[in-house]
Amino acid sequence: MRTLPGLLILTTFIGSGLCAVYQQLNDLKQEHFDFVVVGGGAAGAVVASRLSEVKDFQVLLIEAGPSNEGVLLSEVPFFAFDIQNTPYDWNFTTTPQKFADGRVIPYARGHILGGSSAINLMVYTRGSLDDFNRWARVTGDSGWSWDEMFPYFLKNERFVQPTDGRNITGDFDPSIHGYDGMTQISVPNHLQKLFDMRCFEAADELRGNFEFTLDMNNGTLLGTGWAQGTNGGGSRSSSATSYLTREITRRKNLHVLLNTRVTRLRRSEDSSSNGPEFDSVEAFGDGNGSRIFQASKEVILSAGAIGSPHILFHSGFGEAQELQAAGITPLVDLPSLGKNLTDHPFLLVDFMAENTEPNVLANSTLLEDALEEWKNSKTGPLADIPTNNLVWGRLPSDSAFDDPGPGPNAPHWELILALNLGPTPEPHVTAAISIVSPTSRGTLTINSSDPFDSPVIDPAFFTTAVDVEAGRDAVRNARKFFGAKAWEGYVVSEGPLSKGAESDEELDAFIAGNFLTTWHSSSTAMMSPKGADYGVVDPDLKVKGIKGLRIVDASIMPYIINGHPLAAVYVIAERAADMIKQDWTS
Ligand SMILES: Cc1cc2nc3c(=O)[nH]c(=O)nc-3n(C[C@H](O)[C@H](O)[C@H](O)COP(=O)(O)OP(=O)(O)OC[C@H]3O[C@@H](n4cnc5c(N)ncnc54)[C@H](O)[C@@H]3O)c2cc1C
Ligand SMILES: *[C@@H]1O[C@H](CO)[C@@H](O)[C@H](O)[C@H]1NC(C)=O
Ligand SMILES: *[C@@H]1O[C@H](CO)[C@@H](O)[C@H](O)[C@H]1NC(C)=O
Ligand SMILES: *[C@@H]1O[C@H](CO)[C@@H](O)[C@H](O)[C@H]1NC(C)=O
Ligand SMILES: *[C@@H]1O[C@H](CO)[C@@H](O)[C@H](O)[C@H]1NC(C)=O
Ligand SMILES: *[C@@H]1O[C@H](CO)[C@@H](O)[C@H](O)[C@H]1NC(C)=O
Ligand SMILES: *[C@@H]1O[C@H](CO)[C@@H](O)[C@H](O)[C@H]1NC(C)=O
Ligand SMILES: CC(=O)N[C@H]1CO[C@H](CO)[C@@H](O)[C@@H]1O
Repeated sequence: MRTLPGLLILTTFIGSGLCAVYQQLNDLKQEHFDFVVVGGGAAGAVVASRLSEVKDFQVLLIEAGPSNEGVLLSEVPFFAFDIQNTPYDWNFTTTPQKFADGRVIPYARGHILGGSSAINLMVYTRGSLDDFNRWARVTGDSGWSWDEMFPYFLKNERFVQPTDGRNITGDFDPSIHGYDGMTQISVPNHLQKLFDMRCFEAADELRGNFEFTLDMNNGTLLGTGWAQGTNGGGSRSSSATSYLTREITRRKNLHVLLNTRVTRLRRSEDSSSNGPEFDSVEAFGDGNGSRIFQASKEVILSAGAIGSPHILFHSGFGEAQELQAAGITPLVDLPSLGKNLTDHPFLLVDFMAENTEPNVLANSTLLEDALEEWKNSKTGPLADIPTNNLVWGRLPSDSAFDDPGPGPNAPHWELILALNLGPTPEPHVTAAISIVSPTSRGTLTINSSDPFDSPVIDPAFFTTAVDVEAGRDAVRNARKFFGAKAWEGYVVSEGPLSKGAESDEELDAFIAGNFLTTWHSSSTAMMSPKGADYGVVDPDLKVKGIKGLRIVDASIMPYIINGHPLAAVYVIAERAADMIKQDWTS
């Protein structure tokens, strides 16, 4: 993948005048709160922001990473790929992946206020109605259904016009969007005219899987359409920029502690109290100091699908034998913790092209001009997320496999269409494939008793036959798409990495040698019905059998969303905040 030339400074300015935002552990004097929220990522920022709307609640939000303010790599949408392997990324890697013959895959996670919403690719998809209706079915709680969750999409969303000022009638369905929520959503800010136009011509020509869809966020996630992004006014809209604005962090009852890592939860010393069973949070600053913070009402874990189970393992939650093997004393028997890790594998398929738009990231003169334009007016190529057009398709209806997804409105694979995204020499176009209906299940575990050691991340990509078949089907459909007449005089040939891979075996070798992750980890602390003997949290997101502890983040998804998951994380967090408020204000 491309890298930025070295001319960029990481930060434009260091935030100042922040009221209840503490840069270092010892800046915060207070030790007792009503709620302690662990992890200031997508979900954690929502929960802390919403809970602090209740003036009586004292809320502490603890984030391991630094502030998002002035971080240019996070603000500029087109730099989304370039923020990985910086101080804003946890820099994880997977275990050697079996299908990839032992290859290890880099595994980015946001380490910054806003979490992964501050470093992700910003593609906004709600998923399909079938995803949410399956959640309702398998948890026995109709509150998770599409219809009941729909108001939360609107509550989260502030749909805004793109910054190029064009008329976007016909590019989205205005009737299904929210206009006065928190997270800004927009269709592309900058068109790649030659490329975008051909994408839709190819869709019209090919139909079937590629049929144009007016708005892929209407509950049916199928066909070809304009990408919508979590960006507005030409800048990234993360959970930090939207839910933790200066106005919000000025609230006297909200305390945001940065650069502080939570290592463990500790059991309450007073078992007869009405407070949480695990009421203390052990936190380490950037130096070597540690502190204990206490919650009198609830501790809410929002450290993400990797971070939340990691903290729980080190606190003695999990399967006893696994904990003992890592040198940890088991306290709470929770065998499902860390099981069922699910993610979407990612695969770049390149096609050599001619007459493409110039690539700003490959030419430092163009980049400087584009950055100047972005700074002046938030327009131009840098105002855009890395893709303008997406295709969502399904395995053929006569496939030998049962539907791996939640139902007919959900896709099995995605083609993220972009210029010069892949590894081959320029100019080229790329279909970045994501297998969005994975049936492979991995694990998150630990192999040490030191909470500062990385957890062991095994997404077990492509370990089921249907996932591999979906991979082959997606590559064949990428070829079909870029083989359309619409691309004559533009796409020249398939890129050298995949060219000539025709048989199943040849395709499998290409996939195995090249797949990466879409960074959508989920389901490591899955919801299950109340009383079930598997799962980690109940449908109200309370950890089974434990008083005063909830998990609110991507780890609770009983099944991964067959689409990009951030919107789902936002609505999970919005609903969770309502449930918590209800429990403590009625
Ligand atoms: C590179 C990348 C690209 C992506 N692209 C997209 C996309 O285009 N569209 C989309 O919908 N989704 C995308 N995603 C996924 C999406 O961003 C995540 O699903 C979502 O952010 C998960 O939200 P979360 O709250 O569960 O976790 P996160 O947003 O990751 O937040 C977890 C937070 O907890 C903090 N934390 C972790 N451990 C600790 C600890 N011990 N102490 C204190 N704090 C801690 C982290 O630093 C982080 O801020 C992408 C993700 C990545 C990484
Ligand atoms: C991730 O790696 C980069 C590059 O090596 C490094 O600068 C950064 O500090 C690392 N991130 C963290 C959170 O340690
Ligand atoms: C945008 O285009 C639509 C249909 O083409 C038209 O009805 C509408 O008036 C236009 N809006 C503006 C602001 O020009
Ligand atoms: C969404 O829109 C498409 C047309 O673009 C339509 O076929 C589909 O039925 C709609 N889905 C829902 C759930 O309304
Ligand atoms: C994993 O998820 C499945 C449902 O997809 C469930 O039946 C199973 O019990 C889960 N495994 C564990 C260990 O919780
Ligand atoms: C970079 O772009 C500028 C402006 O379009 C052009 O003059 C120059 O030749 C390009 N440089 C390279 C190396 O392509
Ligand atoms: C533990 O896991 C980490 C992360 O996967 C790995 O780097 C390390 O080598 C493992 N250590 C042992 C002792 O297995
Ligand atoms: C960075 C930091 O806080 N370092 C401290 C670690 O602990 C020693 C001894 O207590 C202090 O002297 C350091 O300042």
